[in-house]
Amino acid sequence: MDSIERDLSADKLQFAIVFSRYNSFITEKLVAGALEALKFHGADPKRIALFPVPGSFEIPQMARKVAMQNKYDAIICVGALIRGETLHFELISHECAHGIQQVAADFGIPVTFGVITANNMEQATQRAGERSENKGWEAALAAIELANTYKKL
Ligand code: DLZ
Repeated sequence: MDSIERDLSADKLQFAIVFSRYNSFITEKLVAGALEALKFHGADPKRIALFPVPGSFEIPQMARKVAMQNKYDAIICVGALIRGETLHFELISHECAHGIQQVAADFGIPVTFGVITANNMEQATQRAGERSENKGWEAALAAIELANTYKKL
C-alpha cells in the first residue's frame, strides 16, 4: 500500500502566521508556540511573516489576502475565542472556522486552525501552554506536515 511519510522538515518552506490581537494575553502565547515549532523543525525566521488582525472574525479575511500573494507554502491561523454573555462567540467561531477552511479549499494550500474556542480564560490558558499543550504549536506542525505532503502530490 502506498503512503506518504510524515515529513516535518521546515527548512525550505515559507510560512505566514495570521493572528488575532483580541485576547492578546492568550494569542501572544499561541504565536510564540507556533514560532517555536517552526524554528524547532528548521524554519528560517526570515521566511516567516506575521499578519496581525483585530479579532478572530478578521482572520479568514486576512488569510485570503495572504493566500492571494501566492508566496507561502502554508498559512497558520491563530486566535482565541472565549465564550461570553453574547451570541458573538457562536457567530464568530463558526465564521472563523468556515472562512479558514474556505481559503484552504479555494487556494489549495494548507491553512491550519490554531484558534482556541474556550468557555473561559482558564480553559484558554490550558490550551496555550508548552509545546503539544499549545494550539499554535499544533497548528504549526500541521502546516509543516501538509505543506511537505502537498509538494509530493
Ligand atoms: C467582538 C468579539 C468578541 C465578543 N469576542 C471575541 C473573542 O473572544 N475573540 C476574538 O478573537 N474576537 C472577539 N471579538 C472581536 C471580533 O472577532 C471582531 O474583531 C469584531 O467584531 C470586529 O469585526
